[in-house]
Amino acid sequence: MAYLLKTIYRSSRVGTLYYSRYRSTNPQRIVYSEEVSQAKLDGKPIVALESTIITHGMPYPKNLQTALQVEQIIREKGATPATVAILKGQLTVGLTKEQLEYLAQSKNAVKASRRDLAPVAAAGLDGATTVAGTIIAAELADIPIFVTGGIGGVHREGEKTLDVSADLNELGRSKTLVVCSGVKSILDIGRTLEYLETQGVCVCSYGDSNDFPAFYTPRSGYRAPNRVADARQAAQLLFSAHTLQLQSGIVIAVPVPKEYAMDEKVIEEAIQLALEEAKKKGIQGKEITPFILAAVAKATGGSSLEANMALIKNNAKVGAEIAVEFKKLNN
Ligand code: PSU
Ligand code: MN
Repeated sequence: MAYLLKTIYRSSRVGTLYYSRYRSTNPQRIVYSEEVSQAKLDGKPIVALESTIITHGMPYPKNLQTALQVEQIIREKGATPATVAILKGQLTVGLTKEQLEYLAQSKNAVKASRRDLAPVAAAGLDGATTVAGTIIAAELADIPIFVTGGIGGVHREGEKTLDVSADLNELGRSKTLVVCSGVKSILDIGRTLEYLETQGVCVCSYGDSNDFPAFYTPRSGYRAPNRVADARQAAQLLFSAHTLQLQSGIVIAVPVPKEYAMDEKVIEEAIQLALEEAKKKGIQGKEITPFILAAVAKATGGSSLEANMALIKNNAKVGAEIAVEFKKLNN
């Protein structure tokens, strides 16, 4: 049996440690930070945040600075930030500054999507939740609004590889509203929108434009099926979805602020290079997104990272505004 387990898990970081550090204690379903517990008691609006972007999406120390700034922006808007992670096997909603510092420097945190949550928890490991992982935690914690940079999607050539992010299925089965800047053009944006439609996810552009944004650039060339003009409309949409008990999610796609938008040609070239490199190196599965992000940042001399930081902060502002408006509708 021991040999079998070792063989099964040999190839993955989760697996090796799963075998060697299996824990028998009973963790709680969720541990909340003091700040989030208090907000829950007071009935204040809360905004969930993911942590893969911290461990696998940006380099240290920019990841930490951004995470702290994002939280601060949410507080200034009158809501409470709840960054989600698994810490030594414990699902944690709301991280202290020390916990954020720890996670931002961790080299061992496992990128944790739905399929990874139980193994990471069982092994007592640290896990950084993806959009899918964070949505699951937000549902358990009864937090209806979640802010991130970009969601996963259907990868280019996904029709052959079947590489479709679990984020999309999770959005289809959760009633969370996710604020993001659309889908990166490292992915197949058209097919991603098709898949979201199949999953019953309500996708909206945010603001004046009907264009679905492409993360680094405000326009993807694809039309978003719906649009909301402001935070109040987004909150009303969420309220209607809950009233109808849809149990499927909403994507609010906020374009990157104009002054940080990247040149479409520059970003496309960097992505092509990164995709070729990934192919040559045989990068696959969950490693692809972090690899491409880092390669694109390198190829653009860091300007993609600047855009990434700017858009997530802007999304935090929008998400907090939506959370405040939503609270008003529920009171
Ligand atoms: N896009 C980004 N930064 C990120 C991610 C996506 O710009 O950090 C992360 C998110 O956590 C997202 C995950 O949920 O990658 C998707 O990974 P995959 O394609 O392996 O599902
Ligand atoms: Mn994938």
